[in-house]
Amino acid sequence: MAQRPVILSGIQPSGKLTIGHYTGALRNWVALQDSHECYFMIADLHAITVRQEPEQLRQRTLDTAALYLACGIDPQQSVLFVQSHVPEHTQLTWVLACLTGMGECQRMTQFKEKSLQHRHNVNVGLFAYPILMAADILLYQADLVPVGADQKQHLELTRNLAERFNYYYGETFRIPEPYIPPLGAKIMSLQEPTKKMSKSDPNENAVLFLTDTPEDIQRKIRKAVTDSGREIRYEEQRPGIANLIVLYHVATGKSIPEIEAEFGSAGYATFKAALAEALIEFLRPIREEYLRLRAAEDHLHNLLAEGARRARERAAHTLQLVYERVGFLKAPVLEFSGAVVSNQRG
Ligand code: ATP
Ligand code: LTN
Repeated sequence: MAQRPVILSGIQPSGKLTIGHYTGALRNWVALQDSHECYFMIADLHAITVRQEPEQLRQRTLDTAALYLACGIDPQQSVLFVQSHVPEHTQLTWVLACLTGMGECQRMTQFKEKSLQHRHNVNVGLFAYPILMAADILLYQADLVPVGADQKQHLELTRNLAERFNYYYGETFRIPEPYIPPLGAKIMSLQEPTKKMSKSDPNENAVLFLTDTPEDIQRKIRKAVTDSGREIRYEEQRPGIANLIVLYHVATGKSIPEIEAEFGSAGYATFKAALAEALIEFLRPIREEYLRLRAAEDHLHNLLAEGARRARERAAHTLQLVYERVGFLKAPVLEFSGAVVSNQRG
């Protein structure tokens, strides 16, 4: 069988996943998994660039795995794994960091925004975040990276680093392309529709989580901020209603012209009621499947262990090639005594 093109993508387990993660990432992953060789990771190394409570991070890593599955990722077909289980990600990051200019990281919009958001913890990891992301992608020799619009700049840096490495050390990395969906690449906050919907928004009413109950959904849609006028028409200068129309499209599969024809001048209240109903029905099976899978922790651990094994096979191969090209001496095979090292005295 001909080799299928390779995909890699990931989401940080830094909070509950939103409908934005579904439209910007998960729904496209699911659509592409039949025709591509896919690696979907849980980006826990990226998550610690902002402070995480350790036990909560562990729980959220499992929550995220269960949601990937509930949204339709098939673990037989695609490789589902945790980033920190594959040490090659951090190893390649170092090599790439030595090829990255300070100015390149400083320019990143996400770095500038997060530095303002986390003024008291602007750490080196936050600065190097896009280099780790480049390592994630290049390790798997990915052809395509399905992400939301906010990640485009990081993809450009990844391509530059791959080209730079290839130029200095010889053809090693495939140059990846971003895959940014035509609709839903940037779902906006329900309260401030000029801002991206973000899982870390302190205002819960601004964010629609994939695991929200029907009551949550009703309330959040009812309170969603709309623009002046009453026409249900998709226009960029009316970001509130445009965002809700995209959500209706995601929940029902109807096209924008179909939605405009259906609601036209029916008024915001009628449209919002229909949208809440559609979202409730759309999210119900995802939530139910999530709760079922999340309760079976042993099964999740087993799937992630198998995923790490399959991911490492591909990642180790690339890293070995990189180390050779860079000029590192072949590492000796080490045997360990197996002695347990304790951090306790006595
Ligand atoms: P934060 O916690 O700072 O909001 P984030 O949610 O943007 O971070 P990730 O969890 O790593 O960051 O996002 C993973 C993927 O989901 C990326 O491809 C990103 O573009 C996409 N994504 C996140 N939020 C949205 C959104 N509102 N609309 C569309 N895509 C989104
Ligand atoms: N930085 C991404 C998450 C991420 C990612 C990746 C996406 C980490 N590594 C590799 C695609 C490919 C974000 O959306 N915040």
